[in-house]
Amino acid sequence: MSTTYQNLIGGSWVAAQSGKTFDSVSPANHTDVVGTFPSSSAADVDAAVEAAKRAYPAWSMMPAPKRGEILFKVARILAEHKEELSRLMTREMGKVLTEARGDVQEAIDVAYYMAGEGRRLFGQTVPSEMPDKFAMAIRKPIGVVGIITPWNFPVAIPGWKLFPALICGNTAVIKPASDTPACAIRFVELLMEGGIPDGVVNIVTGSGTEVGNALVEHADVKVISFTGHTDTGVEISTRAAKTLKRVSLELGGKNPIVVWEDADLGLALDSAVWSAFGTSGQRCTAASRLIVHRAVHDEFVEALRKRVAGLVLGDGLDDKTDVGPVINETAVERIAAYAAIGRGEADLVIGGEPAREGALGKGSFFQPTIFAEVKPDARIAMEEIFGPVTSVIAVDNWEETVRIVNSVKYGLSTSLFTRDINLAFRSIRDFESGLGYVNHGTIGAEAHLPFGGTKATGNGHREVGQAALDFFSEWKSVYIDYSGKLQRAQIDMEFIDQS
Ligand code: UN1
Repeated sequence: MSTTYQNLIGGSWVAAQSGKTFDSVSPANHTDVVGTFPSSSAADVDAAVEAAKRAYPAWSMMPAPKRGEILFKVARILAEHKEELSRLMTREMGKVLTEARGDVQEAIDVAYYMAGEGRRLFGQTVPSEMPDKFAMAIRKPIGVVGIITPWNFPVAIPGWKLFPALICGNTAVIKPASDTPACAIRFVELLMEGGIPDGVVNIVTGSGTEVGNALVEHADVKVISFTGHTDTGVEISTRAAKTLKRVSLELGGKNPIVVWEDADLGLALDSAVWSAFGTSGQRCTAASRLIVHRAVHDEFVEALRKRVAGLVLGDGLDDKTDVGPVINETAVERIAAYAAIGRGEADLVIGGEPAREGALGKGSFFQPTIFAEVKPDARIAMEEIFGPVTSVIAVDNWEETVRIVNSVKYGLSTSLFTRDINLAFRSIRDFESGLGYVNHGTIGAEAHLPFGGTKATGNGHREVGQAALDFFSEWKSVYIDYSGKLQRAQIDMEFIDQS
């Protein structure tokens, strides 16, 4: 059953001004049309930004604990609709149902966390260098924020960008990925049920070139938060510079799991399978490099091959499925092109082809794929593939391992399996990444710690946790002088010993 959806602008559901539409189809079955959506343009973005601007004074002046109460209600409503939203996600995006439930749960977790922030939003109070003078820094909202989200976490990522933005007092316009607009629209509908006032959250569907660019270039949008491809991130940053926007970019990864010779191999194996092939490898945090000590290399690769041979591909709504489809046919082609490159660079252990047999032929499936004997500087070991493909690299010593871990342009998530506490701490110190794991794979970051990466993974910002508040608020330093006389900072130094 297909449904026609509309944009949400200022509390009203409206079609694109042009009347144009596009469809979202299930990646597990291309004949299953999930919905028809507005193919919007700059005019629709203008209307949404205008609505967000109109809603801003009242929302930003509402006491933060009150905004928090609304977010508590939103969290409860999302929890009540978790199953429905998860099923819609599996249908529209493909990830297996257990993972879709985790995706929705991540949004619920962030909603509760940020709702609680309504009664904190801590600032700083510090002593002044002058007598009878009070000094503090408070958080102020910024204005209208533009949120551009990817398809791989169709509910979690809109949630983890939106809830901190809202609790800080901003209003928002969301442009969801064109592969998963139904998830985003249903999510926003539930937000409205929770009591978010009209115009505080707006959603406009359509292409990156029309809707995304209009949002990024809009003079009245003060902030852009984007998750997606590194090239798009660079383009957004460049376009946004003209209006001096604050921009947060969450981009690619080439995340390694290092399996040391003393590792619990069973645990490392479970974690590698989960991190490399969960979400069909379509996570920024996916383990696309397995860096394995030569002493355990052959045993590990053989065990991994056996495990991967047993993975069942299929529709994520089917209980028996381990690995769902990839997002669309363009993705299948890109992954197949990398598999072809891999054949020329390394040994194919298993997989390497699109999966078309039987019911799989109706959708976009790719066999879980392992390459071994991969040189650390091979293209498949350096470039983000964003699919169910992982590369095993053999290593002999720690210095070489650190060098290989750090040799890629990205720095999102790194992991080490060892029983050696010294190496564990060295990995945290020396691996270049925003997320560091020990005896745990590269995926599964929690909602209350900063999320993000170093190097080409981003531009220095972090999402969720306390870090998100810094991104979505402006610091205002406040000085209240109650001395009743002129006190010159840095000049009237009688209280500071200069000798
Ligand atoms: C992403 O792939 O863009 O740590 C986000 C994880 C998830 C988030 C992934 N909590 O894998």
